[in-house]
Amino acid sequence: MRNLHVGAAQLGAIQKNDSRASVVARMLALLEQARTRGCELVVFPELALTTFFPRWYMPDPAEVDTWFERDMPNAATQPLFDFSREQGIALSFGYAELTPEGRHFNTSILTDRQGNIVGKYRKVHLPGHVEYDTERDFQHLEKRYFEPGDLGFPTFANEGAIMGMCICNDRRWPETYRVMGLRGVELITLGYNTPSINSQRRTEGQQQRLFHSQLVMQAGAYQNATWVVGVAKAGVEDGFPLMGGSVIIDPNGFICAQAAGEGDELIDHVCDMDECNFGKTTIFDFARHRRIEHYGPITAQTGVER
Ligand code: CDV
Repeated sequence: MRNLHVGAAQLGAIQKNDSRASVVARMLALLEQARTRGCELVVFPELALTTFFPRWYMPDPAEVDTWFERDMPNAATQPLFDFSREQGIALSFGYAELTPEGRHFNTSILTDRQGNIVGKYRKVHLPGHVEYDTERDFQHLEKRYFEPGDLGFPTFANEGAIMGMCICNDRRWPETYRVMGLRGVELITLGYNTPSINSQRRTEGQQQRLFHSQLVMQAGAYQNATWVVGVAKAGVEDGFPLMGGSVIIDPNGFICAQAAGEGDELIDHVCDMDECNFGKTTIFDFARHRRIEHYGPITAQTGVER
Protein backbone atom coordinates (compact mmCIF):
# COMPACT_ATOMS: atom_id res chain seq x y z
CA MET A 1 0.00 0.00 0.00
CA ARG A 2 1.12 3.54 -0.79
CA ASN A 3 -1.44 5.58 1.08
CA LEU A 4 -1.71 9.33 0.72
CA HIS A 5 -4.41 11.11 2.72
CA VAL A 6 -5.80 13.69 0.30
CA GLY A 7 -8.06 16.67 1.05
CA ALA A 8 -10.09 18.55 -1.55
CA ALA A 9 -10.66 22.05 -0.20
CA GLN A 10 -13.63 23.54 -2.03
CA LEU A 11 -13.87 27.33 -1.73
CA GLY A 12 -17.16 29.17 -1.66
CA ALA A 13 -17.68 32.43 -3.49
CA ILE A 14 -14.97 35.11 -3.51
CA GLN A 15 -16.36 38.56 -4.24
CA LYS A 16 -14.62 41.16 -6.39
CA ASN A 17 -13.73 43.26 -3.36
CA ASP A 18 -12.41 40.41 -1.19
CA SER A 19 -8.71 40.83 -0.44
CA ARG A 20 -6.07 38.16 -1.01
CA ALA A 21 -5.51 38.19 2.77
CA SER A 22 -9.15 37.34 3.49
CA VAL A 23 -9.06 34.44 1.01
CA VAL A 24 -5.78 33.12 2.41
CA ALA A 25 -7.35 33.22 5.90
CA ARG A 26 -10.20 31.02 4.60
CA MET A 27 -7.69 28.66 2.98
CA LEU A 28 -5.78 28.44 6.26
CA ALA A 29 -9.01 27.56 8.11
CA LEU A 30 -9.56 24.70 5.64
CA LEU A 31 -5.93 23.63 6.04
CA GLU A 32 -6.41 23.55 9.81
CA GLN A 33 -9.39 21.20 9.33
CA ALA A 34 -7.25 19.13 6.98
CA ARG A 35 -4.54 18.91 9.64
CA THR A 36 -6.97 17.61 12.26
CA ARG A 37 -8.17 14.93 9.80
CA GLY A 38 -4.60 13.88 8.98
CA CYS A 39 -4.42 15.07 5.38
CA GLU A 40 -1.01 14.96 3.70
CA LEU A 41 -1.98 16.79 0.49
CA VAL A 42 -4.66 19.48 0.14
CA VAL A 43 -5.96 20.64 -3.25
CA PHE A 44 -7.60 24.04 -3.78
CA PRO A 45 -9.45 25.34 -6.88
CA GLU A 46 -8.49 27.22 -10.04
CA LEU A 47 -7.76 30.94 -9.46
CA ALA A 48 -8.11 30.26 -5.75
CA LEU A 49 -6.93 33.67 -4.56
CA THR A 50 -9.49 35.88 -6.30
CA THR A 51 -12.95 36.04 -7.75
CA PHE A 52 -13.26 34.48 -11.21
CA PHE A 53 -12.21 37.76 -12.84
CA PRO A 54 -12.45 36.57 -16.50
CA ARG A 55 -16.20 37.19 -16.27
CA TRP A 56 -15.41 40.93 -16.25
CA TYR A 57 -14.50 42.81 -19.43
CA MET A 58 -11.51 45.06 -18.69
CA PRO A 59 -10.12 47.23 -21.49
CA ASP A 60 -7.29 48.56 -19.29
CA PRO A 61 -4.30 46.16 -19.08
CA ALA A 62 -3.15 47.77 -15.82
CA GLU A 63 -6.45 46.82 -14.20
CA VAL A 64 -6.12 43.28 -15.56
CA ASP A 65 -2.69 42.93 -13.98
CA THR A 66 -4.10 43.65 -10.51
CA TRP A 67 -5.60 40.14 -10.58
CA PHE A 68 -2.22 38.51 -11.24
CA GLU A 69 0.60 37.31 -8.95
CA ARG A 70 4.14 38.33 -9.93
CA ASP A 71 5.80 35.93 -7.48
CA MET A 72 4.87 32.69 -5.81
CA PRO A 73 5.08 32.58 -2.86
CA ASN A 74 4.46 36.27 -2.25
CA ALA A 75 3.61 38.25 0.87
CA ALA A 76 -0.09 37.35 0.70
CA THR A 77 0.41 33.62 0.13
CA GLN A 78 3.49 33.03 2.30
CA PRO A 79 1.30 31.87 5.25
CA LEU A 80 0.08 28.94 3.13
CA PHE A 81 3.65 27.83 2.47
CA ASP A 82 4.58 28.32 6.13
CA PHE A 83 1.61 26.15 7.17
CA SER A 84 2.64 23.51 4.64
CA ARG A 85 6.19 23.35 6.03
CA GLU A 86 5.22 23.52 9.71
CA GLN A 87 2.42 20.93 9.48
CA GLY A 88 3.85 18.68 6.76
CA ILE A 89 0.97 19.14 4.31
CA ALA A 90 1.59 19.36 0.56
CA LEU A 91 -0.51 21.87 -1.38
CA SER A 92 -1.88 22.46 -4.84
CA PHE A 93 -3.71 25.65 -5.83
CA GLY A 94 -4.40 27.80 -8.84
CA TYR A 95 -3.63 31.48 -9.43
CA ALA A 96 -3.16 33.98 -12.24
CA GLU A 97 0.56 34.15 -13.03
CA LEU A 98 2.33 37.22 -14.46
CA THR A 99 5.89 36.29 -15.45
CA PRO A 100 8.89 38.69 -15.32
CA GLU A 101 8.65 38.81 -19.15
CA GLY A 102 5.07 40.07 -18.90
CA ARG A 103 3.35 36.84 -19.92
CA HIS A 104 0.00 35.87 -18.43
CA PHE A 105 -1.00 32.32 -17.55
CA ASN A 106 -3.75 30.51 -15.67
CA THR A 107 -1.45 28.47 -13.46
CA SER A 108 -1.45 25.90 -10.70
CA ILE A 109 1.39 24.74 -8.49
CA LEU A 110 2.17 21.67 -6.45
CA THR A 111 4.31 21.59 -3.32
CA ASP A 112 5.87 18.82 -1.28
CA ARG A 113 5.17 18.47 2.44
CA GLN A 114 7.92 21.00 3.23
CA GLY A 115 6.22 23.76 1.26
CA ASN A 116 8.69 23.62 -1.64
CA ILE A 117 7.18 24.12 -5.09
CA VAL A 118 7.89 20.88 -6.97
CA GLY A 119 5.60 21.36 -9.95
CA LYS A 120 3.96 24.01 -12.08
CA TYR A 121 1.24 23.70 -14.72
CA ARG A 122 -0.21 26.36 -17.04
CA LYS A 123 -3.73 25.83 -18.38
CA VAL A 124 -3.67 24.56 -21.96
CA HIS A 125 -7.35 24.51 -22.98
CA LEU A 126 -8.53 28.08 -22.45
CA PRO A 127 -12.29 28.44 -22.93
CA GLY A 128 -14.21 31.56 -23.87
CA HIS A 129 -13.42 34.49 -26.14
CA VAL A 130 -11.21 37.58 -26.61
CA GLU A 131 -13.64 40.45 -27.21
CA TYR A 132 -16.87 41.46 -25.45
CA ASP A 133 -19.58 39.08 -26.65
CA THR A 134 -23.08 40.57 -26.73
CA GLU A 135 -24.61 37.17 -27.55
CA ARG A 136 -23.70 35.66 -24.18
CA ASP A 137 -25.61 35.99 -20.92
CA PHE A 138 -22.26 36.73 -19.25
CA GLN A 139 -18.66 37.01 -20.35
CA HIS A 140 -15.91 34.39 -20.19
CA LEU A 141 -12.73 36.21 -21.23
CA GLU A 142 -10.00 33.69 -20.50
CA LYS A 143 -8.78 33.89 -24.10
CA ARG A 144 -8.36 37.65 -23.60
CA TYR A 145 -6.44 37.54 -20.32
CA PHE A 146 -4.29 34.39 -20.62
CA GLU A 147 -1.94 32.74 -23.09
CA PRO A 148 -2.34 28.99 -23.61
CA GLY A 149 0.01 27.12 -21.28
CA ASP A 150 3.50 26.40 -22.58
CA LEU A 151 4.52 23.60 -20.24
CA GLY A 152 2.47 20.73 -21.65
CA PHE A 153 1.16 18.18 -19.14
CA PRO A 154 4.16 17.24 -17.01
CA THR A 155 4.09 14.77 -14.14
CA PHE A 156 6.07 15.02 -10.91
CA ALA A 157 7.34 12.43 -8.44
CA ASN A 158 6.03 13.82 -5.16
CA GLU A 159 5.42 12.26 -1.75
CA GLY A 160 5.58 8.69 -3.04
CA ALA A 161 3.25 9.22 -6.01
CA ILE A 162 3.40 10.38 -9.63
CA MET A 163 1.30 13.55 -9.73
CA GLY A 164 0.02 15.82 -12.48
CA MET A 165 -2.21 18.85 -12.73
CA CYS A 166 -4.75 20.31 -15.09
CA ILE A 167 -7.20 23.20 -14.75
CA CYS A 168 -10.97 23.38 -15.21
CA ASN A 169 -11.78 23.18 -18.94
CA ASP A 170 -8.76 20.87 -19.43
CA ARG A 171 -10.78 18.18 -17.65
CA ARG A 172 -13.19 17.94 -20.58
CA TRP A 173 -10.43 16.85 -23.01
CA PRO A 174 -9.30 13.21 -23.02
CA GLU A 175 -5.87 14.24 -24.34
CA THR A 176 -5.21 15.96 -21.01
CA TYR A 177 -5.46 12.75 -19.01
CA ARG A 178 -3.85 10.54 -21.65
CA VAL A 179 -0.67 12.61 -21.93
CA MET A 180 -0.28 12.44 -18.16
CA GLY A 181 -1.27 8.76 -18.27
CA LEU A 182 1.60 8.17 -20.70
CA ARG A 183 3.83 9.78 -18.08
CA GLY A 184 2.66 7.34 -15.43
CA VAL A 185 0.34 9.65 -13.54
CA GLU A 186 -1.25 8.23 -10.37
CA LEU A 187 -2.97 11.35 -9.02
CA ILE A 188 -4.28 14.36 -10.97
CA THR A 189 -5.19 17.54 -9.12
CA LEU A 190 -7.56 19.90 -10.87
CA GLY A 191 -9.40 22.99 -9.80
CA TYR A 192 -12.36 24.56 -11.54
CA ASN A 193 -14.64 27.61 -11.73
CA THR A 194 -17.65 26.37 -13.67
CA PRO A 195 -20.68 28.63 -14.06
CA SER A 196 -23.90 26.85 -13.03
CA ILE A 197 -25.54 27.95 -16.28
CA ASN A 198 -24.21 27.80 -19.84
CA SER A 199 -23.81 31.44 -20.94
CA GLN A 200 -24.72 30.40 -24.50
CA ARG A 201 -27.65 28.11 -23.67
CA ARG A 202 -29.78 29.01 -20.62
CA THR A 203 -31.56 25.66 -20.57
CA GLU A 204 -28.27 23.97 -19.70
CA GLY A 205 -28.38 24.32 -15.94
CA GLN A 206 -26.58 23.03 -12.91
CA GLN A 207 -27.75 19.40 -13.10
CA GLN A 208 -26.38 18.90 -16.60
CA ARG A 209 -23.21 20.86 -15.83
CA LEU A 210 -22.49 18.65 -12.79
CA PHE A 211 -23.21 15.53 -14.83
CA HIS A 212 -20.73 16.53 -17.54
CA SER A 213 -18.11 17.50 -14.98
CA GLN A 214 -18.27 14.16 -13.19
CA LEU A 215 -18.59 12.20 -16.44
CA VAL A 216 -15.30 13.50 -17.80
CA MET A 217 -13.37 13.24 -14.54
CA GLN A 218 -14.60 9.69 -13.87
CA ALA A 219 -13.79 8.63 -17.43
CA GLY A 220 -10.34 10.25 -17.25
CA ALA A 221 -9.60 8.46 -13.99
CA TYR A 222 -10.74 5.03 -15.24
CA GLN A 223 -9.17 5.21 -18.70
CA ASN A 224 -5.79 6.13 -17.23
CA ALA A 225 -6.03 4.21 -13.94
CA THR A 226 -5.37 7.29 -11.86
CA TRP A 227 -6.83 9.12 -8.89
CA VAL A 228 -8.50 12.43 -9.82
CA VAL A 229 -9.12 15.19 -7.29
CA GLY A 230 -11.51 17.80 -8.74
CA VAL A 231 -12.05 20.91 -6.64
CA ALA A 232 -14.58 23.67 -7.25
CA LYS A 233 -14.79 27.31 -6.47
CA ALA A 234 -18.54 27.47 -5.91
CA GLY A 235 -21.33 29.78 -4.83
CA VAL A 236 -22.56 33.12 -6.10
CA GLU A 237 -19.78 35.58 -6.97
CA ASP A 238 -21.16 39.12 -7.39
CA GLY A 239 -24.41 37.66 -8.72
CA PHE A 240 -22.86 34.95 -10.92
CA PRO A 241 -23.40 31.36 -9.70
CA LEU A 242 -20.64 28.74 -9.86
CA MET A 243 -21.41 25.07 -9.29
CA GLY A 244 -19.84 22.94 -6.56
CA GLY A 245 -19.53 19.18 -6.79
CA SER A 246 -15.90 18.74 -5.69
CA VAL A 247 -14.92 15.06 -5.81
CA ILE A 248 -12.19 12.55 -5.13
CA ILE A 249 -12.32 9.76 -7.76
CA ASP A 250 -10.50 6.43 -7.59
CA PRO A 251 -8.62 4.71 -10.47
CA ASN A 252 -11.74 2.66 -11.28
CA GLY A 253 -13.70 5.85 -11.85
CA PHE A 254 -15.76 5.65 -8.69
CA ILE A 255 -16.43 8.73 -6.55
CA CYS A 256 -15.02 8.21 -3.04
CA ALA A 257 -15.89 11.61 -1.56
CA GLN A 258 -18.09 14.46 -2.75
CA ALA A 259 -18.81 17.97 -1.43
CA ALA A 260 -22.38 18.55 -0.29
CA GLY A 261 -22.67 22.34 -0.50
CA GLU A 262 -21.42 25.42 -2.31
CA GLY A 263 -19.36 26.98 0.47
CA ASP A 264 -15.90 26.44 1.94
CA GLU A 265 -15.86 22.70 2.51
CA LEU A 266 -13.19 20.04 2.99
CA ILE A 267 -13.67 16.49 1.79
CA ASP A 268 -10.98 13.87 2.21
CA HIS A 269 -10.02 10.31 1.40
CA VAL A 270 -7.05 8.04 2.00
CA CYS A 271 -5.89 7.27 -1.54
CA ASP A 272 -3.78 4.16 -2.10
CA MET A 273 -1.54 4.78 -5.11
CA ASP A 274 -1.15 1.01 -5.55
CA GLU A 275 -4.82 0.90 -6.57
CA CYS A 276 -3.58 2.32 -9.90
CA ASN A 277 -1.49 -0.76 -10.58
CA PHE A 278 -4.22 -3.16 -11.70
CA GLY A 279 -5.58 -0.95 -14.49
CA LYS A 280 -2.12 0.13 -15.57
CA THR A 281 -0.94 -3.48 -15.96
CA THR A 282 -4.08 -4.99 -17.52
CA ILE A 283 -6.72 -3.32 -19.69
CA PHE A 284 -4.88 0.03 -19.80
CA ASP A 285 -1.36 -1.35 -20.11
CA PHE A 286 -0.56 1.25 -22.76
CA ALA A 287 2.67 -0.37 -23.99
CA ARG A 288 0.83 -3.59 -24.90
CA HIS A 289 -2.46 -2.26 -26.21
CA ARG A 290 -2.19 1.21 -27.76
CA ARG A 291 -2.26 1.38 -31.59
CA ILE A 292 -0.47 4.63 -32.33
CA GLU A 293 -0.50 4.00 -36.09
CA HIS A 294 -4.19 5.01 -35.95
CA TYR A 295 -3.93 8.05 -33.69
CA GLY A 296 -2.25 10.48 -36.11
CA PRO A 297 -5.20 12.91 -36.48
CA ILE A 298 -5.11 13.58 -32.74
CA THR A 299 -1.90 15.57 -33.06
CA ALA A 300 -2.04 16.42 -36.79
CA GLN A 301 -5.33 18.35 -36.88
CA THR A 302 -7.55 20.42 -34.62
CA GLY A 303 -10.88 20.67 -36.46
CA VAL A 304 -12.89 17.99 -38.22
CA GLU A 305 -11.57 16.81 -41.62
CA ARG A 306 -13.23 14.02 -43.61
N1 CDV B 1 -12.92 28.09 -15.90
C1 CDV B 1 -13.30 27.25 -16.88
O1 CDV B 1 -12.47 26.71 -17.59
N2 CDV B 1 -14.62 27.08 -17.07
C2 CDV B 1 -15.17 26.25 -18.11
C3 CDV B 1 -16.52 26.75 -18.55
C4 CDV B 1 -16.43 28.03 -19.26
C5 CDV B 1 -17.22 25.75 -19.43
C6 CDV B 1 -15.29 24.82 -17.69
O2 CDV B 1 -14.88 23.94 -18.46
O3 CDV B 1 -15.84 24.52 -16.63
